[in-house]
Amino acid sequence: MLSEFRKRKVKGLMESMDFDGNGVIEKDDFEKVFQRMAENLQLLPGTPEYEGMHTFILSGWDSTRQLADANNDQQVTYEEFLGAVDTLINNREIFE
Ligand SMILES: [Ca+2]
Ligand SMILES: [Ca+2]
Repeated sequence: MLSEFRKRKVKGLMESMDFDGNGVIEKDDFEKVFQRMAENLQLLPGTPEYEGMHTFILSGWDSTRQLADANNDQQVTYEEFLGAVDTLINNREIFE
């Protein structure tokens, strides 16, 4: 089990990924992060840079979903996120 300290860290991490603040991480959050990034970098839709960045950001969502979306409803809740981190840390301890 994760310590309270780690749980707080995980909550902070999750909140930073939950771009629209609706309490779950979903594809939309990654899309919004991408939109913000594309604006900041002045990437134009249709350019290789824009498409490349989009693919890159969405692959982040794919990894997160595969790792953490236990019930496969395309939303990662805090509990699911916590479970995924717990699993990762436990796995790491097995391999070390
Ligand atoms: Ca969200
Ligand atoms: Ca879920």
